[in-house]
Parts: sequence; C-alpha cells; structure tokens
Amino acid sequence: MTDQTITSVSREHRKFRPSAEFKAQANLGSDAAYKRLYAESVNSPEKFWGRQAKEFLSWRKPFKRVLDWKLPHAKWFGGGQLNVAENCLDRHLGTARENKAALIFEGEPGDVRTLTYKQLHREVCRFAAALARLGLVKGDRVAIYMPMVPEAVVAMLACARLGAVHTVIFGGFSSESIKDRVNDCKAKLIITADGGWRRGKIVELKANVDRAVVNTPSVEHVIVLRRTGQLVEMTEGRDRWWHEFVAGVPAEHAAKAFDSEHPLFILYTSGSTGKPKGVLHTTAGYLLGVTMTTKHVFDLKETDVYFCTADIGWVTGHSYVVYGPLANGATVFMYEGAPNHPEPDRFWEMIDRHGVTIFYTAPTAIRAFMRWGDDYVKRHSLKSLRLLGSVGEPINPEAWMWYHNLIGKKRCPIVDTWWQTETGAIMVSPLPGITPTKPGSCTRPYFGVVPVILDEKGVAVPKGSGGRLFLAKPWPSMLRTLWGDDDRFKKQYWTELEGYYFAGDGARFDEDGYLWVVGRIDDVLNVSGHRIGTAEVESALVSHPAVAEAATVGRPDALKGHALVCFVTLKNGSLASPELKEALRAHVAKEIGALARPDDVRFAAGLPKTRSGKIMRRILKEIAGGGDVKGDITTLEDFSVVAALQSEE
Ligand code: 7RM
Repeated sequence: MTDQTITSVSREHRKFRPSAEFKAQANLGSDAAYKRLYAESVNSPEKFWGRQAKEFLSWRKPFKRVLDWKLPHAKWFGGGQLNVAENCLDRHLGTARENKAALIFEGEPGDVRTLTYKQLHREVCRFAAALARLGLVKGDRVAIYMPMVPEAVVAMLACARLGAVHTVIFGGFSSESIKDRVNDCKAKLIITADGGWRRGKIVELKANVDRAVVNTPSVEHVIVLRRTGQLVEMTEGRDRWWHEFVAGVPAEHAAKAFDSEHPLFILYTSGSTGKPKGVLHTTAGYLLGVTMTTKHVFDLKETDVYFCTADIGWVTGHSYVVYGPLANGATVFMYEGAPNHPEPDRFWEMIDRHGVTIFYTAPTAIRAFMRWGDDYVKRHSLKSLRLLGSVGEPINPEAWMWYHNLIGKKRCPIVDTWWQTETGAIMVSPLPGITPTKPGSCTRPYFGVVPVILDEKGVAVPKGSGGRLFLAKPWPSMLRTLWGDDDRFKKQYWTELEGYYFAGDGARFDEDGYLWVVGRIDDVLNVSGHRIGTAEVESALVSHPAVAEAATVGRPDALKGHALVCFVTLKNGSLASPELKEALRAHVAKEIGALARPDDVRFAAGLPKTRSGKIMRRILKEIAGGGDVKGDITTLEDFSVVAALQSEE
C-alpha cells in the first residue's frame, strides 16, 4: 500500500452550539475552564489527578503516590486504601441523599420497585454478609449472570464490598460462553436467576448455568434469584435460592478497605480471533474515572433521573449504570426488558412516566427507533429530558439529527462518547454547555486524555487525514492487564508503537481539532489506493430514505484491492428491488464520490450483531467472500441472521 492515510470523505459541516440556558447551569460552564483544567491535566497529571482523587473519592487511607508508570503497567494512587461499595453507598448515608432513590427499577412485565440509598445499602450489606458466611474472601472470583434487576447491582456491589472480583456475563450469552469465562478466571461462585423477562418470554438463565457448570470445576456454589417464579432444577448442596441464602442474615457488614490497585472486576470482551480477552480493572483509578466523567459528561445534578439503556453485562452498564452514577449519589432508572415490548414506544412511555432527565443509548438502538417510525415517539411528550448521550459505535449524522430533533426536541445537548471496555471510562466526548457539537464527531478529549492519530510508520497524520488512533498518556481508569495473559495485553495494546496505547480504531481530526472515529481499523478498506472507513460508506447509505441500517465490508479484488460489498436493511414500507440497488449505489457515489460506489448491494432482513449492538463485520466479510463463517461467534446475538444471509447468496 502506498497511501497509508484514510481518505476523508465526510461532508458533515453542521455545528450545534449549547444554549445559553444549558450553559448557565452546567457543571463545567466555560470553555476557558475546560481548557485550563485540560492543560493542567496533561502538563501536570500527577498534580491534577491527585487533587481530583481527594475531591471525588472517600479514602480510608490516603495515597502516597499518584502514579507509578512502568510502561505498560500503571499503578495509580499507591499506598491508598478504599472500598468501592462504601464510595457508592455508605458515604451518602447521613446526608440528604440517604432517602433519595438510588434505583428506580421497572421490570418488563411492568413491576416497579424503588430502592433508596439506605435500602440499597442494607441489601448490599446483607448479601455481602451472607457471601462472607459462605466463605467468599478477598480476591475470589464471582460470575454474575443475571437479568437487569436490582439484585444484579446488589451482587456487583456486594462483591466490591468484600474485595471479591466479579465478572458479569451478559444474560444473552450461551452456556458455552459462561463455561469459557468461568474457567478462564476460575470463579468459585455463580450468581444467577431462575430467568429474566425479554420480549414477553423467559430467558433461561438457570438452565444455561446448569449446562455450563458440568464443565466448570472451580464452581462450588450457584445462588439463584427468584425472578420469574418458573420451575427450575436445583442441585442439592450446590444451588441456593437467594431469598433463603439471605434469610435471617443481619443487614450489617463492616467493609474492609482495599489497596488502590486491588482488582475490582474482569470483563470479557471478544477479540477478532481467538478466545475472549479478560479486561482487568482495579479499584481507585477506575472509580475515579467513572465518577468524574459521570459528573462532567452527563452534567449530573442532584435532581436528575438518569437512564442508561446498557445491560450490566457490557462495560457501559458497569461504568454508567452502576459505579459512576452511584458514586455520585444519582437516581438511576433501570429497565429489565426489550425496548419494543409490548410496543416500540416502551422507552418513551417510561421516560414520561418516571420523569427521566438524562438518556444514554447506542446508535444501533437509535436506528431501530427510526425504523419503527416517528409515530411511536410523537405519542409522548419527552419534556423531562435535558441531555442525551450516545455510545458504542460511530453515530451516523442521519441518526444524530433524528435523535436531536425527535428525542431531544432540538433542546437537549447530545454527548457522543468515545471509549472502550479497556479505557474503563469516557475518553473523548463533548462537555455539555461548553463544546459545540457536530453530528458524528465525539469532539474533544476528556481531562488527561491525549489522542493522537498516526500512520503506519508512527508519524502523525495532518488534520483531515485519517489514521490509527492511539492514546499518548496513561489514565487512571485504564485496563491493567488481560486476566492471566499479560503477554497478550502487551502485544494487543502496547507494541504497535512504543509508549502509546493502541485503541484499534481508525480516526481523524478535522480542521477544528475535533475527533471523528470511523470504526475499527480492521474495518478500514483499501479501494484503489484510498483507505476508506466503512462507517462513512454506511453513513451515506443510511442517509437514503429507504435504508434503516447498513454494513460495508471489503471483498478482496484483484484490480482495486477491495471491492465494496454493502449489506442493507430497509425501513418499514420500503421494498427491495434491482432499481433500489442501483439507486443506492448512485446515492453513495453522489455522497462520497465515485471511488466509494459500492460494487455490490445486498438486502438483508437483519445484520449480525454483538449483544451490545455492534455489527460483526468479520462475519459479513466471510459471507461476502463466499467462505464459511469461522472464528469466535459466541458474542453473536442471533445466528439465524447469519443463516439467512448465507442462504440468500
Ligand atoms: C463503550 C464501548 C469499544 C469500541 C471502540 C469503537 C466503538 C464506542 C464510540 C465508538 C465511535 C463512539 N466499549 N465506539 N463508542 N466509535 N464513536 N462514540 O462501546 O469495548 O464495547 O467497544 O466501540 O470502535 O473501540 S466496547
């Protein structure tokens, strides 16, 4: 390849300034303040982070050092001790937050439950005490495989309180995935439920655990929450009902303090090949990162009702449903089920009923809302909303504008937050009230974050050109290693360029220094010497009125390097036809340029996605190339989608 930069094809130039009203009340209210703090955070990081750590966290024992950095291993806040559960709960007791709602829960069947900080604290203490009686000690690993119910949060916080290391496994994963993850970290205990509700049906959590534990020698006990009431098999001696397990246990538990670098959780994330990676996060740095970003990026106020739609099985659920919001004493709204049950307006209906003020979701969800139609939104007022967020993928300008107009009613700032399981907390995002936004750009770095875009030789690319995204400085919430595989940790993140963290994404800076992430670098295509991010082709396709969602992959082509193959799902009411195919090819050529004219457009009923909604382009690449689907597909949400695509060839 001669041209190593990614061709910049976006034509998005719209800019949205924060309203004077929003700005006047924002937690961080001036660009000058952001610039001053940002400069300090990168020029004197130890001074900056040391001060923030004292301000945002409650310490049992003050830290002595801010950072020990032996590349690629960071130790933050050495000598310090604290307890994460205490930071999320105990420190709010005896304050005005004590009787404030910590969790407002709504189950899919419509059952609503509120737990105040005091009540949540009691449940966590009781469960932690019961786990301690069972013999669970600091450092033991615990797998949590639960529906989105308050007890999932209780389980996470009880582990944190005891210094046990949790690994949350998304409730949609199969028994095979449970087995692999449990065996990798040798979990002693699995916490699950008899089932959870999803689209009116029961997800068979306990049955999946039963199949997995046949091959997980480390597991001694399984604790089972009664959620659905359906009959499940209980194995004598191994399995315990949650309600029986805690019955009679006093809601008292004296939390111990743990070192700043004590492991907090392992979260498995799929690699493009091979077995999932166990990303390890530790105590103080992680908690500081999520606590600060929750406050600043979501402009969190005491009166907010905050709704992040992510499942706790995803890092977004860890950082922005549980740890970040609770450490700030926020009211978190939590929903168990599907967004289209019983009707596609479930979220909007709940937002009105519970008075949700902050709403954080993923582009894949936004595109689904668009596909379901505006009428479902227009039935509801959404007047309580004041801030919107997006995470998980590049948000195409089309979806951004829809979100802005239909959900935000042009009134709510949108924070497009770029970060990863590995970064623990938000790295790049607008600060609402300060940063003018551009549809599709995650804009500017958060404090302490230094994103750089480099070509294959490690040379910075000029503004406007694309390249590979790196982070140039360590940050408190960074992953510490991959569980049991430090070599893979070094190889995956730290060897592309000595001293820099390799994010694996392709990106560019525009003329204002705004960051545009165009997707995973493996998804960047080389078409006749031009490197094109798949996200930009997809964004062009989705700007056509007939298209709901699109995924673009490359098929090896002797002439061009890569031929562009586009998979497209259509909006309700649009019909697939050869004419539409031609129209879409022409549309992309018009939007981006002839070089990006798709070689092939294929209509599909659905696209293969991970549980967290990311399109699995690797699978589409294999389908486009006419080969078998190989490699790890344990994160695939629905295999029937793949089968349908293959049968259409
Ligand atoms: C939080 C999360 C990480 C990958 C990341 C990107 C993509 C996430 C954005 C985004 C563009 C965004 N963790 N990504 N957020 N791309 N703009 N705002 O998603 O580990 O599951 O995924 O997701 O490719 O590297 S994750």
